Amino acid sequence: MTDLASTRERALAALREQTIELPSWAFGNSGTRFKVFGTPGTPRDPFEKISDAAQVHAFTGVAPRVSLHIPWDLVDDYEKLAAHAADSGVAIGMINSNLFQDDAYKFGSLTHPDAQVRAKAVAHHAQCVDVMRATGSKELKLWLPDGTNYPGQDDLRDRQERLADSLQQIYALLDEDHRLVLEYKFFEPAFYHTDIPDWGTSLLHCLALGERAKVVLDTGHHAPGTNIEFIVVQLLRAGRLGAFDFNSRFYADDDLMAGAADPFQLFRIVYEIVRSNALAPQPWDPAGSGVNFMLDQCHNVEEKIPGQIRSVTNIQQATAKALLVDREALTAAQRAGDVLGANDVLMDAYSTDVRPLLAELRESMGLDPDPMAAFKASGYAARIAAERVGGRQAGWGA
Ligand code: LRH
Ligand code: MN
Ligand code: MN
Repeated sequence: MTDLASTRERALAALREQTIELPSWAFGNSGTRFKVFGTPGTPRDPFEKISDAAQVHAFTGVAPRVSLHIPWDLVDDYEKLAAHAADSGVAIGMINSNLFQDDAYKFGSLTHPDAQVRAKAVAHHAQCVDVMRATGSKELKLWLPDGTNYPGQDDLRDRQERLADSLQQIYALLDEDHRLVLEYKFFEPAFYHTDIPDWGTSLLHCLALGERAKVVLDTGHHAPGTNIEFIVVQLLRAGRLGAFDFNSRFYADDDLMAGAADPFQLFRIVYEIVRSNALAPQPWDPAGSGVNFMLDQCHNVEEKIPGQIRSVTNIQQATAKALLVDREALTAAQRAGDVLGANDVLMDAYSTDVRPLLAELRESMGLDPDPMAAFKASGYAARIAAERVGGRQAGWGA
């Protein structure tokens, strides 16, 4: 048995170092295909989205980066945007390209049969790399909507060859200290086949590209019942888990708050990260095994800044529980073939109420122990609702 006091101290130290990246689009309005509800105070531009994201960091202390989506976050001057982020206490994180909102991409983007369309999709990434240079971002994130709806609609193999070629052109655009992270998703918007449906396909393309290409695991992008923690283990073993897009799903790609649908699954995922010593932010090495823990969420009916705070604290709770697993006792039970004993060790940690530990952590960081209550008491929400009148509210896609 490991000494409980030292496990607690180690957990506090690890939690102090953990960082979670926020998506700019979580602060804009979003919705389903039925309705996008407006919210008072919603940001009108990328500057205001960053100001809101900075609030999440101010109250949680562990969300120091904001990821941008181009062209949703189009501005004239990216150096000015990065300076605004720095003034607000955060930095620009990953740059997400967008290949899913242009008429040209009806039959695909990087896989399109027409070389001109593929060239347009590659050129968009040159624009994204320019944004990276201007903002200091080091990671280019790609997710493709490409796929087909009917058997025979296009040649599956040709599409893979075209994809490999387009990805190589994009990889060649990167600077030495940049990396490319490639996301997969099993279906949607295409329904018969998707060109990067799973981690295996993403990994094969990354291996072909080079060591600065890594896989992105969006927790909402799997079929029900998929053992996601097993995928985490495999990608960590290969040194190719670049980033998470954390969110919750009940049905499909629901983009709900991380830890809301299945906190036990989140715990199991984070335990494998802790088990592989992959939790702490690594010194920047584009070829290295550092994992970027990002949220990819939309808040359709709940308040957005509190929705992000809740997601961050849910991940912290899962992490704290994972750090409390008595690894020595677990290994001993596993080696002894003690099935129930091993399961007990894991469940003991999962059943621990870690809220007091997290309150202690925040106090040690000079923060309010209850970030949600502190944000509510700050009056920020009322202030932006009064200030941000006029102009068009930014949304998912604007
Ligand atoms: C696709 C996705 C991808 C996009 C984001 C807005 O479903 O997960 O990461 O960039 O949603
Ligand atoms: Mn995603
Ligand atoms: Mn998604």
